[in-house]
Amino acid sequence: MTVELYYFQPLGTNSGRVFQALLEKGVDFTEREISGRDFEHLKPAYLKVNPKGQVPTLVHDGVSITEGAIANEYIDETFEGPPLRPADPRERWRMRVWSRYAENDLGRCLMMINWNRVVPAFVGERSEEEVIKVLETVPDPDRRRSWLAAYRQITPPELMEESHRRAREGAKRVDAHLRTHPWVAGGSFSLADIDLNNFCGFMAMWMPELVNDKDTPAFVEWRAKMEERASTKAMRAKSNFNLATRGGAAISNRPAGAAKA
Ligand SMILES: N[C@@H](CCC(=O)N[C@@H](CS)C(=O)NCC(=O)O)C(=O)O
Repeated sequence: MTVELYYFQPLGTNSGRVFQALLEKGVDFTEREISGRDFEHLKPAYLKVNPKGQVPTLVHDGVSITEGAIANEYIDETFEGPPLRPADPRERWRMRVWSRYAENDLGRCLMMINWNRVVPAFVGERSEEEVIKVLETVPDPDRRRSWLAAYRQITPPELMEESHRRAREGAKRVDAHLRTHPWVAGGSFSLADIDLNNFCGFMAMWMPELVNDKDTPAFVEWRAKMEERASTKAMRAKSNFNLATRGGAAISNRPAGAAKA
């Protein structure tokens, strides 16, 4: 049996969630880091692995398993190890609702807010012409549009404001939930904790005005519990990104908007 995981550094969000699920499950896997900075995910060799040109991709005995949320359920179903989905159907429902919220709602807003930092790191010192040429090869039209909008820094201000509003609301919502549930799905650790950790966990460090001991104590306490898990520690040790400093030099020290300078 062979298990490989294609992923981006820094480990977090989409790549981090699958990486962490494999660690929690105790699966022995080969790490295949794809360089986002070199646009390796758009090169023919990787497009054979995942024609959408996205990470992560889990390759199990030669078969590509894509889409992190679904890949994680596959991991839980396929491999031996501690269960990552609650047995109780209602808790399993709650797990899926929160995974979806972490990825598609709150996580997406946070990505929008942080996109300005991410894109300059990806494009590096390349000329505008070179960047546009590469971005035009992004296979998925929606992703292509969103990359180009981010690169040109033309995300409408009202969309940014709405993302900030939802982040404020999200911090309170997560906290209210965790006040009555020790783990996101309820009584036991699950894939939803992995997702909230990877998509929204960094809020405590990057948005202390929203996530802090006074306003969101349950969120802070849950985060501390997550940081204590062996899988989180192992992932942090492998990441080339310092969460506390937002990556510092590992990502980009250039201010937002410097990509085209
Ligand atoms: N729906 C996909 C989304 C994956 C995704 O957006 N991955 C990002 C990295 S975090 C990516 O590959 N970005 C490159 C691109 O879309 O061009 C999943 O769940 O795996």
